[in-house]
Amino acid sequence: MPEIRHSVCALDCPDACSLLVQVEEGRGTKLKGNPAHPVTRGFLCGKVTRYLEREYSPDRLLHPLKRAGAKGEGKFTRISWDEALDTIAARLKRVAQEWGPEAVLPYSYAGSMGLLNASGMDRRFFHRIGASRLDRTICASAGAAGLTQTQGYRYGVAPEDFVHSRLIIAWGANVLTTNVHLWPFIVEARRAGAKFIVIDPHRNKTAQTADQHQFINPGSDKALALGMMHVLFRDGLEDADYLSRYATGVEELRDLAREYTPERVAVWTGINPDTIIELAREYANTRPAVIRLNYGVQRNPNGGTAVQAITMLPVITGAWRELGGGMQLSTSQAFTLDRPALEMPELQQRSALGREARLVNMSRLGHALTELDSPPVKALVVYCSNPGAVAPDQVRVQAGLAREDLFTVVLEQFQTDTADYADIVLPSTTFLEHTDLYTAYGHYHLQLARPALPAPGETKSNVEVFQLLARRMGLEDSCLYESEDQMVRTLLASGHPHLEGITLERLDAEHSVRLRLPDPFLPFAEGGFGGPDGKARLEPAGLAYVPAPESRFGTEKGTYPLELITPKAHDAMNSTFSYQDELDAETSVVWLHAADAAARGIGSGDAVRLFNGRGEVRARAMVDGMTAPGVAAMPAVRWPKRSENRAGVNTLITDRLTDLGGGATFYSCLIQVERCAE
Ligand SMILES: Nc1nc2c(c(=O)[nH]1)N[C@H]1C(S)=C(S)[C@@H](COP(=O)(O)OP(=O)(O)OC[C@H]3O[C@@H](n4cnc5c(=O)[nH]c(N)nc54)[C@H](O)[C@@H]3O)O[C@H]1N2
Ligand SMILES: Nc1nc2c(c(=O)[nH]1)N[C@H]1C(S)=C(S)[C@@H](COP(=O)(O)OP(=O)(O)OC[C@H]3O[C@@H](n4cnc5c(=O)[nH]c(N)nc54)[C@H](O)[C@@H]3O)O[C@H]1N2
Ligand code: SF4
Ligand SMILES: [Mo]
Repeated sequence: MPEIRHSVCALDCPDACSLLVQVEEGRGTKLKGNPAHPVTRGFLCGKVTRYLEREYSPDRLLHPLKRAGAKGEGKFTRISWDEALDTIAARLKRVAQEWGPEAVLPYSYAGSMGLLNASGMDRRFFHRIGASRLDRTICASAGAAGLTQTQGYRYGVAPEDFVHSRLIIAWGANVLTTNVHLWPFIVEARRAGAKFIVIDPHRNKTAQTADQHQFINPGSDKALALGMMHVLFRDGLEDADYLSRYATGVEELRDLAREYTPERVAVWTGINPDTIIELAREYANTRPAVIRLNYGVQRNPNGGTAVQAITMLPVITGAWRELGGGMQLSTSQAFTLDRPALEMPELQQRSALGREARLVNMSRLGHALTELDSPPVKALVVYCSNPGAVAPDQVRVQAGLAREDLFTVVLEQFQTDTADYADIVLPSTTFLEHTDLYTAYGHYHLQLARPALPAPGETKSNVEVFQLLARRMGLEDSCLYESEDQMVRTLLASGHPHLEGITLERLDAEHSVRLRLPDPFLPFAEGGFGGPDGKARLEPAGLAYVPAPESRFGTEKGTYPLELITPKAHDAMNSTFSYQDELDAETSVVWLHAADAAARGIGSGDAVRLFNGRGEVRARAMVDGMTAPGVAAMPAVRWPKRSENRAGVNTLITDRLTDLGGGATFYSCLIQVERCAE
């Protein structure tokens, strides 16, 4: 009889699915979505349905390796864990002695969302040695800053409550691809009569199913939000009572919005003035109305304030009053775990540095590796991320990784581009093989996973690796050797009411527990925002719309007239699955508008080169109405090493940062496209 074990999908996805793993004779034979979980509801996305192929892939890294060829060449020989750990410990010590501990840079993101493995023992280890701190900005920091600026808290409408909505706007949110467990709730709402509108420069899978898809020029969402506000205030569609009780800065915002006439906004957004008026009226008059905002909106220089402005809309109309009304960008802040007690930043005081270490922005890794001094980065330790593929300014990232004097350690499951540049590669467990605790950014259920499958070969979890390294470096602090269970207990002990009654024992028994939130959860129905007296902040400082230089309305247009966005590929998880041939095909196409293609003599299927001042990328053209004129889209993220000249799409992307939150601006990029030889 097959045994069924519980797990949690650790991938960087708002859904954080509850998994059932079918195990026969110690081997996983099937993965299913847990039917008892209120958001997973018995199904998984396509990529994780097939995750056991990854689990048992012949390409899985199973042993520690040391570099045997040039950096980037990908030649390695097998070594023992002892040799690997001794080499790393000795080198980190030497770097710290010669250059100061800040010459060590950890680099990680959300390859796993597990708290212990991605932001637990690793943080303690690096804090204790005084390494540089990493500002983790590559995905969501602009949106988080914008959202927090207006709302104060990163809460949103629960996915289960979307069924009550009668107008759902997916704004820069490709729900069917990146957040598929929201979809059944949207379907249910639509059956009950809800209208579904998509605002997106790309006619993605979600847009194709919408009642209305509105193309918008990349990076112009703040202008659209201001244009909608213009109409709301002009036509008296604001909820004056809600605003007077629960918001500050209303009059200044009203003044600013007055300047954003639909005619003016139409020029930037490419949306007809009548459509803007209709959208604003429909949004105010249909109740409950919910905006599913996602991170596509904030990957441009106006991204943080775009989110800030969009977040003001449900405050202005009082949409938060009703169940199924309001907005969802993230639910993450409701998980009020004791993160400082897990990460222990105070350990920095006990390091050789003796103070808080410098902060290095991960979205500017190329700069950090090639230009940073006092001290320069001399040792890089990468885990849960593949910056050689996913980081902007790829040419400089590669140049940095290729530095002979840089010592690079990569903890990985697969031989990524980044691993190709490593001096030492350490084989990592997958989420099916280690213990971890999971929050979510698209629902309110906290989950614990225990190993469902044995760790193959000599793979180890990040928690164990950082403990082993601490031991080799002679660090004696007991917190570096704490058990996983103790770390979970520490996280749960924040004393916050949302965690009341949630214990390790209960998580072990139930696997998934809903946070203790009021039921129904109407987070801002009566204020409760983060501003003074629980008010939302509508002060418009910094909200005026100025097109980014790298946009079609900016100053850099000319030689590079097309605006490129690189949104998520349907079967991908950033670069995690990009060793697969099918995915390689899916991520090497570029969608062009028919007029742009015709003007360049390009037809569907032609080989093309995409280029700008930073470099050149090859792709295959698809000409099929998927983008507005002037906009090109290339799904991300291909492994650069599978491309011509190792030039992945991020070769084209600048390391300019967003206006708030210091985020990466992946979806703000001007290029030219030409046909080229096969
Ligand atoms: N299948 C799949 N799922 C994923 C991922 C994946 O790689 N593949 N990645 C995961 C990660 S890391 C994240 S952060 C989430 C992200 O989830 P989403 O934010 O939903 O995904 P994106 O593709 O980044 O952007 C969403 C949409 O925004 C559009 N967009 C781009 N620029 C603009 C703009 O300026 N304005 C507007 N209105 N729309 C714009 C894109 O065309 C895209 O359709 O998805 C997660 N889930
Ligand atoms: N052009 C372009 N670039 C982008 C984006 C885009 O849309 N367009 N999206 C951006 C966004 S939103 C994000 S979030 C980033 C994502 O960038 P990354 O965080 O680098 O995500 P992945 O590319 O999925 O790589 C994660 C790696 O972690 C490894 N991993 C998984 N679990 C574990 C573990 O438990 N231990 C260890 N040691 N390793 C593990 C996986 O094998 C995988 O290689 O990419 C960004 N880059
Ligand atoms: S990637 Fe997202 S949708 Fe797919 S199984 Fe994981 S959490 Fe669920
Ligand atoms: Mo992301």
